[in-house]
Amino acid sequence: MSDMRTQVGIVGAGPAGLLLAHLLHQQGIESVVLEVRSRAYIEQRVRAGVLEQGTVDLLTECGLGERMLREGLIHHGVELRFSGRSHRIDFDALTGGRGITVYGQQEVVKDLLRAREAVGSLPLFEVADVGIDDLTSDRPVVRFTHDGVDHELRCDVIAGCDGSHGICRPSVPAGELTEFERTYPFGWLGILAEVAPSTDELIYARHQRGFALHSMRSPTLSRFYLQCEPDADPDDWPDERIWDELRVRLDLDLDEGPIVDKGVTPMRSSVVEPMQHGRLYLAGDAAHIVPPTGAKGLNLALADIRVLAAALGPFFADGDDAGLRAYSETCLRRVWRAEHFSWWMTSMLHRFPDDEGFEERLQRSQLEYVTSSPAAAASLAENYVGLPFEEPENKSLTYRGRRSSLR
Ligand code: RFL
Ligand code: PHB
Repeated sequence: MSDMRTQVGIVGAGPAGLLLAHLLHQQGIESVVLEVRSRAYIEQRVRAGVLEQGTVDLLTECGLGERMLREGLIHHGVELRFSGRSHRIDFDALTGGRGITVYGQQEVVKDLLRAREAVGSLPLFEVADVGIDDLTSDRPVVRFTHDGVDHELRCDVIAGCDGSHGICRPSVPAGELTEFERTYPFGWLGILAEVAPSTDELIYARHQRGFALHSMRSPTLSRFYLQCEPDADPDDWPDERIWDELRVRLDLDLDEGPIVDKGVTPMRSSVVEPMQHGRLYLAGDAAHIVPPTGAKGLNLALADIRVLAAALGPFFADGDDAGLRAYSETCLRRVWRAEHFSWWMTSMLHRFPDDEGFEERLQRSQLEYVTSSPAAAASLAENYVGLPFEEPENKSLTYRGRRSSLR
């Protein structure tokens, strides 16, 4: 058994845990990050791809923006396709010049790991048997095994950044947290293909056969999603079936290329309240899940961390815990907005298996409204590009008047 001590014990080296370690380091606060997977695994895990302008600004302002600003693809709109029609939602015009950056989550993770490496503070990878305890004391503990040795990490604060299948949230005693949840009767089959995108901007398509999305990662890498059964087996989706289905649903003359990644994600919404118990603070997917239709999960995870890092500064500097006490409430306002937007986009664009026509007509009406009313389109656009961060004292992190940053 080996004893360790740090200020913040961070469970999980996803985007949330890694950004927290970085922002704490910049404030002179010590942390240890624990991760069950290997470095190679987390650098290759294909997930999100859309960064809000506020996320880009946050990463840039803390010194992580160099490669993202060089390689990220800036988009000023998305396309909606339904009933044989195509309509562009013009973010530029509808939000006063804001937009999104297409940059893979694993690239964000690589940039974060490089920053950790530069200061000699990489996560401990491939840890096992992780458990947390003494959460309501002022010395909570993380126990884990690493390289066959049992460790006990005493902390002042634990950050639960271990995603939707982690151990932090389930470690809180029953009755302390309330979980709100919705599951959807479908999932997404996601693929990554080595082929130039057949579109300049993302295409969200509602089709009788189900939803489809054409996204991308770079000028030579395309990302696609197809609505499928929630428990679909990727083996039932040979490449040819995927391309045929994408062509029909997207109504597009697609270029094909080798499929280098294929996976199924079930769709779920969930929020836990409060996002805290004693000295444990939950952040990112450990606290809330959104279906990916609104491209909000990663952005929300990093927005939590922005609030948590800002609250931990005064806490360690002079014991001021006002920010920590407000943490959950502050985050949940943004979380529920994103939950609503993600549910709304999902409901508008997917085929519901037991629908007898009512749902479909509502969807068509909503799509016609969003694509004909500038007010409705502006509502979609401002949510999609991301609402400004709260906290007036941090105005520098909002994007008004920062048009030049969109290149
Ligand atoms: P992560 O990324 O899941 O990281 C959690 C980390 O914790 C580790 N872990 C543990 N470590 C130690 N001890 C334990 N007991 C542990 N248990 C787990 C895990 O190995 C992992 O490394 O959570 P984080 O940091 O909160 O980040 C959240 C995002 O990953 C997630 O919200 C997004 O990927 C969601 N998402 C999207 N978000 C967007 O903003 N825009 C998008 O375009 C977007 N598209 C998507 C998505 C998620 C998808 N999938 C696969 C769920 C598309 C898809 C298909
Ligand atoms: C992606 O590129 O992975 C992506 C884009 C938009 C979404 C979800 C995922 O809504």
